[in-house]
Amino acid sequence: MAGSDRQTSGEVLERTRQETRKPELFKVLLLNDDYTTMDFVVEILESIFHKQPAEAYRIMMAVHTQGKGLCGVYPFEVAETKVATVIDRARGSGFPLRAALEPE
Ligand code: TYC
Repeated sequence: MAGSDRQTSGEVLERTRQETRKPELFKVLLLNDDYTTMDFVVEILESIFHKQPAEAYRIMMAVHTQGKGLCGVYPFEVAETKVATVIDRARGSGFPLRAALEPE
């Protein structure tokens, strides 16, 4: 039978190099605009970024007054998906809300 003649010597292969790498992290930022409603931005922060209501409101106001604000830090694919989800939801609701990625 295939494989049944494999010799085992009792030796153990050890890895000297670390096999797993820490994923590169990216900031997800929300950008201000004049048309998206404050309520919609708070709802985005609660539903997509899992912020508590007071924190969602704080971030929304930071974006509103400073032009951009940090929503979270994630591995690339998660960050990319969050941005795409924000844009999809915003366009579906008729808002021009923008989100961006930035290397941490
Ligand atoms: N500036 C918007 C307004 O006054 C509110 C807003 C906040 C829009 C944050 C986008 O990412 C944003 N209605």
